[in-house]
Amino acid sequence: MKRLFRGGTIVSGKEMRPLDLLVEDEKILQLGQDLEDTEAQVVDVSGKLIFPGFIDGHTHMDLEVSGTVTADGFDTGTKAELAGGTTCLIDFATQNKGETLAYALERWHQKADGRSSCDYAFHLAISDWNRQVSQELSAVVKSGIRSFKLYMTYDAMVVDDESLYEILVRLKELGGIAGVHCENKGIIDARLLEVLRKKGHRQDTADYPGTRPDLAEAEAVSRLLKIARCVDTPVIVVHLSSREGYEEVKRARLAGQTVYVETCPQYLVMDESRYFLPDGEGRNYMCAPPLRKAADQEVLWQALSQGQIQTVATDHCSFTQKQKQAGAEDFAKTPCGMPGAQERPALLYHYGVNTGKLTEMQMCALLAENPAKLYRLYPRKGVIAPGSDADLVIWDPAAEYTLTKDRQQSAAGYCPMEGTRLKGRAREVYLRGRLAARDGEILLPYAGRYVVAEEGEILL
Ligand code: DUC
Ligand code: ZN
Repeated sequence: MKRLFRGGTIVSGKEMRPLDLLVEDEKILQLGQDLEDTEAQVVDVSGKLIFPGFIDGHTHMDLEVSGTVTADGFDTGTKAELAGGTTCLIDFATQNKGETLAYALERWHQKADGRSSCDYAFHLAISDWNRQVSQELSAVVKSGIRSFKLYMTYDAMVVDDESLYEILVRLKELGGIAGVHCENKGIIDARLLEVLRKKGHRQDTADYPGTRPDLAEAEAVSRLLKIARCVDTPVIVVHLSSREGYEEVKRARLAGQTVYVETCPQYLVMDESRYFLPDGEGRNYMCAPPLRKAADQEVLWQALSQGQIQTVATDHCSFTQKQKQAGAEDFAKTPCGMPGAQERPALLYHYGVNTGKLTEMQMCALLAENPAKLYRLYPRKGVIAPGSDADLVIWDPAAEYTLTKDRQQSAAGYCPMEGTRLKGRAREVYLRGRLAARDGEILLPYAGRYVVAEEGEILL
């Protein structure tokens, strides 16, 4: 089947051009002026922007953590992504201690295959580093997993400095890259104890941000980057949240290091005042790293507009308010994470493009082109070009609407930005040439496919 999109403006990371777009079956066939094709169904997209399908490079679907499982599995989680304009996510398949990498990957396929409404790829989180895992890595990379996640905090997943060094060495040999959760575990554990000793309890989420200070992020960023420098390999700092952390990135880059940085909408549009909300509402905003101060937001926006941060992903890790209740007596027992898959593109457009902080091209780079390049899905994904997958977002810059939990696909049952009025949204979303979502409703469920990361250089 052929479709001819007429009258729209095609957006790439470099330019915006008023061009017609011809799609055949799953692929993009041609871009040009005044295209004609008698066999094609014509779709009028005048007044609309056409973005390549967005890519969310950081999600946790169906993750067992903090004694529970995330509210969104691949079913509702990928519907949330698709509804907002994201046609491909990259989830963290996670190795539990004692497991092989192959077992972890097999489990993630069981969770995702047949249940996904957008395309999906995997990173692999390594929690248990040993000789066998090191040997296994070459087969894993050959199978198309080229990005890995390492945690510098969390008891169940933390890797020590020696392991971190060894993993980076091995990934360098194999052509893989690591994305790292940077927070200093020692500072966090000590601060948690301090709150308990001082107050006799940890009920008040107002104390939460102080237990994970910006300097705990900065210390871990600095340590990671020094270890990566010893290995002489690029790394990705995921969900960067603070000015202090960013200062460490700048320092390393000045010394000649290649450092890729991801941030998330929650660190751009919400601040730590959410933890001061009464009646336990602060738990809904508990994520790690925590929300920061307005001054941190400003620095992150500036870094985005200067092209110093490469991707904006969600860290979608959703729990219901009932699940969050686990932290009612002790906030340290709250499962950490927030929903955000559906809202990410609209939040970046409204708070970034509409305010002049970002151009539409930068939004395209941050949400589609750069993650596709960084995670080696490019040019199959992340760009509107002949031969690429026909993943398309028909974006209406004039549409105004209000975010509300009643119209979201996520199973979280609450919307962190409830009641926020936004301008600009994904009107229609095409997944490999098929109309898959309109105005936040899913028209084509469960058509998502597994996508393999290609061999080769990172083109970013
Ligand atoms: N941060 C969260 O808030 N949730 C899941 C994992 C993480 O790093
Ligand atoms: Zn995460």
